[in-house]
Amino acid sequence: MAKLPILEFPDERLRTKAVPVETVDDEVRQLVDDMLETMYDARGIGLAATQVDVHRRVIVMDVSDERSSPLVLINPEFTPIGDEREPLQEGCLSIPEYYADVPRALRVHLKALDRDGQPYELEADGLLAHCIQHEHDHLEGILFVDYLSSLKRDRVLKKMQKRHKMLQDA
Ligand code: GNR
Ligand code: NI
Repeated sequence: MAKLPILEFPDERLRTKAVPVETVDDEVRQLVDDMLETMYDARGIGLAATQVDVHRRVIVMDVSDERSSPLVLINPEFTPIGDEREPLQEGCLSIPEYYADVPRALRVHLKALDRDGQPYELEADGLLAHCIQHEHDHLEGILFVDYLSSLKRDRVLKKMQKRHKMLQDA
């Protein structure tokens, strides 16, 4: 296993649209395992391959308090159940130390392949539903700050530029 570097906003590579995985082979499983290690190390509840500069439709997640329930989503597709939406405070490993309320579908139906390439389906609500939508957005090149006002997004951009300058100077 290996920890992978995470791209940070406003890196243009985060805007790449990911392509479907054709076969879940050992190479894909290696990517999944590296992404899980990276996500746990960074203390995130989800990670999309886009964030580690691999532009394939692969997501890992773990919303459990014990950090003991890894979920693997390959070629995920979701549909909202009903039209109830709910704001929830989101963060992103590609936008460290910034949090904002994002309204999303409260419940979703998910179809995906697991680490063995087996199809599965599940229904999610609350945090898991938000996380599925947040990660799916990454595969489309969308970040949660895209849903904020341009004023707020501009503030995030300045904050990130300051952070990158600081990290560079250190
Ligand atoms: O760690 C994360 N927390 C989070 C909180 C609310 C909604 C979505 C997320 S995902 C985020 C990790 C991440 O950046 N995944 O892409
Ligand atoms: Ni994210």
